[in-house]
Amino acid sequence: SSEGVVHVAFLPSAGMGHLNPFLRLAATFIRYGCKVTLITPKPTVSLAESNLISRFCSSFPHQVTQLDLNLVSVDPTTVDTIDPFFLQFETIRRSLHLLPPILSLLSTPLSAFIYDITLITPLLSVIEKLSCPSYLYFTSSARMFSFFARVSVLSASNPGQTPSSFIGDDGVKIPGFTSPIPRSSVPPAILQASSNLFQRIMLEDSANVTKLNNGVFINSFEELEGEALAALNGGKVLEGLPPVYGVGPLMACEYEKGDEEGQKGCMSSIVKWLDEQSKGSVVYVSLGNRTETRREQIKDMALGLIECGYGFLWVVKLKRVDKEDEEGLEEVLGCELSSKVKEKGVVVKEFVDQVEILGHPSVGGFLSHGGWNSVTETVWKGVPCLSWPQHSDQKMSAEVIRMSGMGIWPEEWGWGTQDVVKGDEIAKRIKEMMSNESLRVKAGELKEAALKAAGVGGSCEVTIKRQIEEWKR
Ligand code: BUP
Repeated sequence: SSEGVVHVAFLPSAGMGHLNPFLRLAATFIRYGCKVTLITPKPTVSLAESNLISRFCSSFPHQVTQLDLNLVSVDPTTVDTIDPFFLQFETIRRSLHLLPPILSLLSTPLSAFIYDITLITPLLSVIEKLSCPSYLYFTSSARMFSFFARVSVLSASNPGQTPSSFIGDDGVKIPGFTSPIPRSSVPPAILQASSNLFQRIMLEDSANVTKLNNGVFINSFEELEGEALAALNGGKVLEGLPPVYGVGPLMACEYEKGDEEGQKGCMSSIVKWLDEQSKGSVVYVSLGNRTETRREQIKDMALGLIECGYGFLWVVKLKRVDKEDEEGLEEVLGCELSSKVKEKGVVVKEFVDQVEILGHPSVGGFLSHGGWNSVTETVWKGVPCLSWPQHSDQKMSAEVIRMSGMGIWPEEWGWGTQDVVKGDEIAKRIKEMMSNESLRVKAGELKEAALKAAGVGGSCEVTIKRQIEEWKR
């Protein structure tokens, strides 16, 4: 582009699980000298998202231009979902016609446009008018991307059928994978017999994944997902797929540290408590930013943590969207149980600095839902994992963690949003994770590999620099 400035636009969709990796990728391009335009769909669903956007923009005042995409109003009764994040996916999809006029206001021409997974189909007509290459940033695993891409083949060869009928009991065979993806690992919404928003977006976008797409970025790396990355790039998973770049694990950045009221105070008391615990003795528990822990599960969760015998730091979400999370744990658990919990561990409802917590020497294990960002962060910090998938792509993450050797996954727990796991079972599995030396060794090895991939001369740097050079031509 003109004057040798490489200018990259990023369009993330909704939720921290999408925003966080987008900003980390944007920060990586900034580190290598690029100028960034961040397109922000507004209003955001959660406070966590709007806070992070402000911090990102103010820490790169000279490198980042923020462009608001003011979302059209969508009557929620016309969208078949009760999930506020899915509703936002759809709202952004219906607002994309507003993008070309906004982009035309940019003073430097774009070198590349990087967009989020939930937006492919309605973006095609926008991308067509762009005079730069465009890239998909898939915010989950290479394994999940392989599944996503492969669905288009299955769907095309079974016209008129729903995934629940064309995905059989033997699961989804993916060329280049040693074993198929079991049917039980497929995101529940995809297998639902009745059509739903998630399923429709997935099928529609999967069919269009090779169109107007110059490449795919994934926050993963060879040592974690070598098989899937090789299958994708070897043309096995889907013909016509552009190059898939494993640029992970992307590092957490300075701007992520919250300085808004409450968060700083909350983190300093957490760190103070962690400092007092012995090395590797604490379980960090978080089921992610998008999932509330159901009333039917919460008591057993508390009982399991009390019984496990380890100290714990439990980030509990009682509502799906932080703005509405008013209730206290006492109200849900009752006084007695709640005070027992607080005797043995620390419970927080605030949005915490997860990467800092995972990096604390006292933390010896992570009970995680397996959102892909949490997976990459626990790999980055070398912390063994106990997977408890709640929904969507999380069983595939659990498979990756299990195959890597750094974590366990009690498959019989099912989906956290559907099944209930008893307290003694939770305690048993936490003990298993915390006492298993081989998980710790493997986690340490992967941490080393991650540092290498993300370091000077590592796979991330090589890929990003090569891209930048290509865009300069
Ligand atoms: Br909760 C929480 N602090 O308190 P995932 C989350 N995070 O830093 P999700 C915090 O949000 P999807 C908190 O480190 C990660 O980067 C966490 O993304 C951070 O799961 C991100 O792990 C959450 O991918 O999204 O949010 O459930 O379901 O879309 O994967």
